[in-house]
Amino acid sequence: MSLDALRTDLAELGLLALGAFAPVAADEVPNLAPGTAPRSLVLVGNAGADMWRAYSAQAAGRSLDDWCRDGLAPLAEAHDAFPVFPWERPFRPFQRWLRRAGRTHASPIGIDIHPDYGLWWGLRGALAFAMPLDLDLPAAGDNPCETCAERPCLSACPVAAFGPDGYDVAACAAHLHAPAGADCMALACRARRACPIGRDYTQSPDQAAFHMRAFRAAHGT
Ligand code: B12
Repeated sequence: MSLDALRTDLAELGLLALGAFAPVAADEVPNLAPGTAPRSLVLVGNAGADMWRAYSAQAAGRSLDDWCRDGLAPLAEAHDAFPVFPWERPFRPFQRWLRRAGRTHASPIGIDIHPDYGLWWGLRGALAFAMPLDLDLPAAGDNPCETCAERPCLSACPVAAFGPDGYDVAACAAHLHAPAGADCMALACRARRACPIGRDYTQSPDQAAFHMRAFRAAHGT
């Protein structure tokens, strides 16, 4: 299996190999087959405009999840891997997996932070392999949130949805349904936009509106 070939195939979908690690039982990575645990898990995701460009050109009416599955399932087969998807139930701990790969950190608002992409990245799948793999990526280094004195992400939300008790999904969704939420709907979550890390990777207004509409549609009227 060539990592270069894997990266090239992922790039055609505008996707990236964000990290990889050797799972142990506590990671709760599904088996490749009954009794056969994977030796490595590669986390696949997006940052910047590439995936949005590829999806916009190729979607042909498919949802983003369906388009990702249609692209990643045959790619996994071609590379002798087993695909796992973040929207499939039971939900798998994708954020924890990428932290395990040493590539991201927890942030104060629950969306994990990447040293380059900030809060502007997502996970689209994971590929489980029977063989050990090393993507040779740099470790995430120190968590930038720990030395961020102002923590603007915590004060930027107009309805204080990120508080000491975690994320108030209902308050966030109600705001997005109200006229005052037009700014978050058009340009993405204001708390996310307040973060100084990874600003080069912020979403274009059409991508931001797409994700925000999907979130709002799933949360009430
Ligand atoms: C359920 C879920 C949610 C729930 C969160 C419920 C909660 N407890 O707070 C809801 C629907 C509210 C949600 C919202 C969002 N989510 Co979400 N979510 C998931 C999902 C599908 C499953 C998480 C899970 O249960 N994992 C299994 C358990 C065992 O692992 P866990 O680590 O304990 O999981 C917890 C955290 O993931 C947390 N969580 C998940 N999303 C969010 C978002 C925020 C803001 C916070 C505070 C916590 C949180 O809730 C889980 C249960 O407690 C994951 C995909 C995945 N499979 O991981 C995406 C995921 C975690 N979400 C993601 C994102 C980006 C968001 C949004 C920011 C974007 C959006 N527009 O949808 C929004 C937040 C709204 C906003 N302000 O923009 C990304 C995170 C990427 C990153 N950079 O860290 C993921 C990985 C999806 C992806 N395809 O990349 N999400």
